[in-house]
Amino acid sequence: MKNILVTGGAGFIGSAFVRHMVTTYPEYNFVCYDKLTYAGNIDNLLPVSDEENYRFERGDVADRASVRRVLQQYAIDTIVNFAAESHVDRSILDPDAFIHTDVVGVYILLDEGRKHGIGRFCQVSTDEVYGDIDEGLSLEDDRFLPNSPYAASKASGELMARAYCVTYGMDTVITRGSNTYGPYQYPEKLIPFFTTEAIDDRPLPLYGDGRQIRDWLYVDDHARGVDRVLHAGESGEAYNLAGENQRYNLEITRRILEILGKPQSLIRFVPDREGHDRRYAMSAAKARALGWRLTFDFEAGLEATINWYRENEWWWRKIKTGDYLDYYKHQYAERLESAQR
Ligand code: NAD
Ligand code: TDX
Repeated sequence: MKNILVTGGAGFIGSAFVRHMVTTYPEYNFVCYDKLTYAGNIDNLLPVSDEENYRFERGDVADRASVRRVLQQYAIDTIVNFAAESHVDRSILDPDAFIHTDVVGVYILLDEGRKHGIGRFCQVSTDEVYGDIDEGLSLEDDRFLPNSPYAASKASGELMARAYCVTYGMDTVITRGSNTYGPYQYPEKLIPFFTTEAIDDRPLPLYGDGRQIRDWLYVDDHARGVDRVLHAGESGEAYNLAGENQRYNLEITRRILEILGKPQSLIRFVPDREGHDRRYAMSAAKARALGWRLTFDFEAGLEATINWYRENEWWWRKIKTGDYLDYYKHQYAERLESAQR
């Protein structure tokens, strides 16, 4: 491994991975390839922008000619694919971009990667491919039952990676991370959305009864998990990167308000997300066997995250304008009108 292409590296988790890898492995070269969609943000990469082993290229993973050029220009031998449309609610409003990036984009990367003769291909995936589970923990060999267009698009991307491994002998590995939180997360996802809204004393639209369960993973632990699987994962295998920290959405919302010193009366119970999965939970045993360890406790991670948003308004205030406000209105205006306290 020497020349690593990190696709989607300007997003939330991809940028944490780039920041971690560029400083941890000065002997490798990194090229971040990102389309800079609404969720991509070059500010996320400021901490490494002057590093000698880091370059940025703007481009679409589904653009074959552009992918080919970058693979050749930088003699890429490894691809780590974070690029995705990643927000479930947006996939419900319009799945199109999800098929483009999470399905076609993965195929183009695999296909151009194979023709270029790359070594390892790491596809970053999600616990959502397993769908809703009532009890117990999802294991890597469990069947896929994706429920949202987002989850189905991620499952499709994984299946294509598997096929390229079996059919063409490509060296692929897959990571399935659980709900990730931390600094630099686009403020449409639960924790940064509610944190930034609460800072401004605005209502927090909790879907349904707020009793859905997610398993929360700190972003730096997620990044280190991808590093571990990239270096030590067995070809053709998938690894759950589970936070092993299940929480109700309502519990998290209450804690955000407590930490910020804001009233619980900001909570609004709004009409539920369509097809909303009640619970995700995975076993991390297989990734642990590779030597991956969680280093962040949820309570400390949540406080650090909330403090980061408190201290970095320069980062999120400019995001919460323009198209963001159109999305907010579309997603929440009617819901909030029929809200219950
Ligand atoms: P994000 O939305 O913050 O970032 C996605 C990045 O991909 C952005 O920089 C965007 O510009 C880029 N991108 C989108 N379409 C592209 C295209 N066609 N070509 C090139 N770049 C493109 O997402 P995230 O939360 O950082 O998630 C990263 C990966 O991890 C995704 O694959 C996601 O499915 C997966 N994942 C996320 C979570 C989570 O809780 N956020 C959990 C598990 C897995
Ligand atoms: O306004 C909201 N109100 C609310 O109740 C939002 C944005 C979310 N929620 C609920 C829905 C979920 O049960 O909070 C929970 C978390 O929601 P999201 O932050 O949208 O995440 P989720 O749908 O669980 O998906 C996330 O985890 C898996 C990421 O967005 C995916 O990219 C990842 O694959």
